[in-house]
Amino acid sequence: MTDLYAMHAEIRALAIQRDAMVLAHNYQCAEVQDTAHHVGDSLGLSKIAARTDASVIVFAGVHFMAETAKILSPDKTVLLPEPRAGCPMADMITAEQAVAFKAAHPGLPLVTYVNSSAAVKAVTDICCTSANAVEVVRSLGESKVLFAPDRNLAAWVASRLPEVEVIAWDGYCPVHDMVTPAMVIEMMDIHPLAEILTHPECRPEVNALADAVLSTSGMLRHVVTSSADEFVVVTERGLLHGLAKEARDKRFYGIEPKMLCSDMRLTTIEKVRDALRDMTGEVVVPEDVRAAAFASVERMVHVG
Ligand code: CIZ
Ligand code: SF4
Repeated sequence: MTDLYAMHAEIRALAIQRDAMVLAHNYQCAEVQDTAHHVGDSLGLSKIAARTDASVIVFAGVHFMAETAKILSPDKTVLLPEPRAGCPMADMITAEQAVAFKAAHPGLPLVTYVNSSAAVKAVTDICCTSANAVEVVRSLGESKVLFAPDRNLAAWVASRLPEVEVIAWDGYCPVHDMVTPAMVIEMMDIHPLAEILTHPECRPEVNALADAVLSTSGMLRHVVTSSADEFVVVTERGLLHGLAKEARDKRFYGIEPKMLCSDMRLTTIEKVRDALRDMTGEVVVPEDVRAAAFASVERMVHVG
C-alpha cells in the first residue's frame, strides 16, 4: 500500500523543484484531490493556472481540461498525468462535424460546452460551462442557437429559456446520462428529508426530480447555505469528497449503481508524482487552434 503521507510530501517537494502547481478536478479520487494545491471545476482551475507564477501546471483531470488550461496559459508547461484520460462526451464531436453542423444552419451561433476539444472550441462562436450555460445563451439575444456536444445541458438551457430554440448536437456524458428517474426515486424513498441535487448533464426527466440543478461548483456553494442537512448528489462520485469537506456536519449520498467516470479514475496519486518527477504527459495545442479557441473562451468569460 502506498504510504500516503510520504507520497504527499514527495509531491510537494517535487512541485517546488519543478516550479509546479498541482490542480485536481472535483471528480478526481480523494487522494489525488488531497494532494493538489487547488481542487475545482475545469474553468475555475484553468483560471487559477493562468494567474499563478508557477511555470508548470499538473492537471489531474481529463484531456480537454488540460487543453483548456493550455489555451489560457500558452507560456506554461501543462502536464496531464494520465495522457489516456479523455472524455467520451468531448469525443462525440470533431472540429469537422462542428463546422458541418454550422454549415447546415447558416447564420446561427454555435455555443460549445467546455467539455470539448480545443479544435472544436476553435470553430465555436462562444463557450459555456455547466455553471453559466443559461447566461451565455441568454447573452446572445438570438431566437435560435446551436449547442454542442451535450444534448442534456442543451435541454436544461432550453427549459430555462423558453424563448430560445436550442438545436442540440446528440452528445451526452455516459456517466450522467445512465441515471434514470427510478434510481433517483429509490434514493428519495430511503432519504425522504434529503434535498436532491442533480447536474445538468443528467437527462431532463432526472433533472425534473431535483430540488436544484447545479454544476459542481454550484453544488459546493449550495450545500453550505442550504437549510437541508442531507443531500442526494446526482453527479460523479468524486464530488462527494469535496462536499463532505465543505460541509462537515452534513450528509451526502450518491446513487446506485455508483456514478464513476472511468477516465477520471485513470489518474492516480502515483501518476501525479511520476508526471512531476519525469515531466511527462505534456499537452500541446497548435498556436492557431489555441488562439481561435481562446477567443471563444474569452467571449464566455466576458458574459460574467
Ligand atoms: O466543467 C467542469 O468542471 C465539469 C465537467 C463539471 C462541472 O459541473 O463543474
Ligand atoms: Fe466526460 Fe462525463 Fe467523465 Fe466528465 S464525467 S469527463 S463529461 S465522461
